[in-house]
Amino acid sequence: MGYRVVIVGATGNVGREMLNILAERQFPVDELAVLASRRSLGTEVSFGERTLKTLDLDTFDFTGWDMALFAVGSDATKEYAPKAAAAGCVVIDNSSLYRYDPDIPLIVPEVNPEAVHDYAKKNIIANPNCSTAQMVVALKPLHDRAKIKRVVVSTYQSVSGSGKDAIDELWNQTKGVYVPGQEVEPKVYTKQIAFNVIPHIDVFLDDGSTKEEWKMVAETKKIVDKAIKVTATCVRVPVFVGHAESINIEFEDFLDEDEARDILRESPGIMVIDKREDGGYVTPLECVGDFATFISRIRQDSTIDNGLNLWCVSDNLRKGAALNAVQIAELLGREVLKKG
Ligand code: 11C
Repeated sequence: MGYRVVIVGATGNVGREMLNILAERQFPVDELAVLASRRSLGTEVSFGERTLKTLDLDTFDFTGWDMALFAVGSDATKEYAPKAAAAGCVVIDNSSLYRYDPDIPLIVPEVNPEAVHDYAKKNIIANPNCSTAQMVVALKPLHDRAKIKRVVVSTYQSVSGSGKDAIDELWNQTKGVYVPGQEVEPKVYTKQIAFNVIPHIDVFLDDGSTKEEWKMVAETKKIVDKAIKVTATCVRVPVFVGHAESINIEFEDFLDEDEARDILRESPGIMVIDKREDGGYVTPLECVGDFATFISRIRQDSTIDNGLNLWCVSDNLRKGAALNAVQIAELLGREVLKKG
């Protein structure tokens, strides 16, 4: 016996990845409904060998469905997630709408799986921001060993984090640089992204940081430990898929780089590729389509007593979104619904 599963936003980048990952991981699906907004209605999507027609989100009745994986923006989530939750269908939401609600668990299954039992307060579970998800997978096992005091992170985030239009913008702008008359003005981004980097993701806040940077701070505290201080600089780079992060960590206790490497090697969801030689590290191109969070360049930070540096790369559409949502669905099935 399996689950009756709904994908909301099935035609988007993340919705399609959710379908791929459910099929790849052989999630026990009894019945699957793929929903889209009126604009994309009738669009077909693939699920394993099958082709499914999208149904109308506006008129869908969530009664009798076990779980709904939402991959739509905050506005649509606000309208439809409460309806699904009220109908008894557990919502696993990829938007930022509910992440900071104290009554809604924010889960990365490798880090805080126990939080799944809090789902029933609102029948909703939140999925973190992509740049947070991969970072906390790396931080948690190190925190358990040596207690993290402070994290300084700089991100190198791919354009797929901003959706399909951003992927097109990078592609067309890159071509346009070489073809006179076909130059493409920035629309999704504030400046040209092709052959450039932009230190601005999401809106600016009063303190001069951006919302993306704030999310990394608030979400790390909620998922790992509220005592950890985080400061972030989030940067968009001309890469299609895969976010990279340079992470500097200060611990309470000393942690040797070799021990850190061994701990990370043994930790769930992590692949350590850390040879101190040309090419002995992972870049975004190599992480695409993979489930793992890759860690490279693990080394002592000799400028402080208990410091380490590392490089962290993951597929932002997978661990940063669809994979984490499916892992939450697996966790919910295993620990709570127990049907599969
Ligand atoms: C980006 N991290 O790369 C964003 C995308 O809060 O779920 C995901 C935004 C979010 O632009």
